[in-house]
Amino acid sequence: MRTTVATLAGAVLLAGGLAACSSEAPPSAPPSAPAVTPVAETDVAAPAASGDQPKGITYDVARIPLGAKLSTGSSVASGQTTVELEVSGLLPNTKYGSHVHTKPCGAKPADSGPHYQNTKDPVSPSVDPRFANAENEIWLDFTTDAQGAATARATVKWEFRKGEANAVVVHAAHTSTEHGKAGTAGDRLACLTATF
Ligand SMILES: [Cu+2]
Repeated sequence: MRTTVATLAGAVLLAGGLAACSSEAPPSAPPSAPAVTPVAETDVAAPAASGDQPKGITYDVARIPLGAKLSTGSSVASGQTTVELEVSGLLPNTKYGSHVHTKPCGAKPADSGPHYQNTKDPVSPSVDPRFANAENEIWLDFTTDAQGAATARATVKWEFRKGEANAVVVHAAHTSTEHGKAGTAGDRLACLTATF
């Protein structure tokens, strides 16, 4: 009888242990990294002389080599938007800035227009930190690893207005936050057309 009770208790403990294990999230999906839906992914090319532009463009092959890969994705959950940018084939151990811009990429770096803003700054260019900040825009600054790869992620408390966010631009420096320079990040080195 004693043996039976002990065996039963052991079986209950074992079952409880198994149930606890199976309800745990797999270690490959930390809660801080929500899954994003792919929006655009491409290897960058030089701008076309005329006609349709490639989806990913490098304007500076010394700092964003031809064939470097840019991919972006986004997700929306309870009014919050997460945007992710993954890069590879860039310079190793290098700081870059990045943001979501309003227009698709074009032959010229300026073609992607200003940063997408949730609350639009009535003044243009927007360099006022009350509007040009990481809560009102999507900032995806990153520093590459020794292989020239990086992942950046931003989460904001709003959703894109349809049709108004159309590119991710990679800049030459991390983004400034000081008055009069807020939101600026140096030259536009590359651009990925992405319809959010
Ligand atoms: Cu930008």
